[in-house]
Amino acid sequence: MIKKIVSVTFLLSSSVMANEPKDWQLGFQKSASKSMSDIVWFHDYMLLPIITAITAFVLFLLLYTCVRYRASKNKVASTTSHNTMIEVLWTLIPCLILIVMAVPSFKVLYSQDTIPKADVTIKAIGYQWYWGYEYPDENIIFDSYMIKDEDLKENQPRLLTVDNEVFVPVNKVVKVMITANDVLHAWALPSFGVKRDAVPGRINETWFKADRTGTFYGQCSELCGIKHAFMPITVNVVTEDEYNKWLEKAKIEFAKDDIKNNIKVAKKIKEVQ
Ligand SMILES: [Cu+2]
Repeated sequence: MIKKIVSVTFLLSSSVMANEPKDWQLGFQKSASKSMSDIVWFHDYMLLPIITAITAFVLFLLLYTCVRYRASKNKVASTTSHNTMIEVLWTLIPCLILIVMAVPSFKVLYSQDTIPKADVTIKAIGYQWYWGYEYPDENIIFDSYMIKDEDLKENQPRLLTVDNEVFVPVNKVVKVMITANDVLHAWALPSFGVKRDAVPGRINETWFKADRTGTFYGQCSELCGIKHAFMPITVNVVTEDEYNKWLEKAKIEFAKDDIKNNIKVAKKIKEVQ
């Protein structure tokens, strides 16, 4: 019994803590950055009320018209074709609504576009069908493949877990340079409010500053081929100390080795031929 209670409590707490999509989820995942909090605010307190009000108003108009002007009570139809006042109103009011919406919308958009001085820079490269990562300042390079169902360990989410996870420190500005090697992909992490296309031959940039530690999951968000659904993104946000420890290990394990790299390129060329 006690075991059951403990496991249920654990399940509940882990599902609350987990930064991943949940069954029957409506709405966003819990935000972990200022940028995402702004997006959630914009959606919850601006878009949703406006959408609800407009939908309710149009529904009321439809129902009112159906009842008030039904054929049985309205033998002679109106011949009205113009009403200047109404026409001015139904042009001006939507314009005003759009202007009011544009202000916070552009604010969020520009804050995402202006990259502050980065503490950590990572490069994400989309391949068919996995992500490759580089830490250009640390001389680290590694590939990140999805773990297959049969190899999953307990508490590892299906289709989201990878073999080599990205590590970043909490409360630090992380700049992400995103590109692709073959076709279009997109690097997306819902909790950080990040989504950028990975375009071959071009580098897109974005940034995030995670405000809490944890494991965060994302997926490729550009239809890129048959295994599009099987190239997830896992980012571990850890404390500065843990990050430095990981760096030490990763610099040995994932050292960017020119020879290794050349072999990889040669293999790729061979494959193409
Ligand atoms: Cu992809």
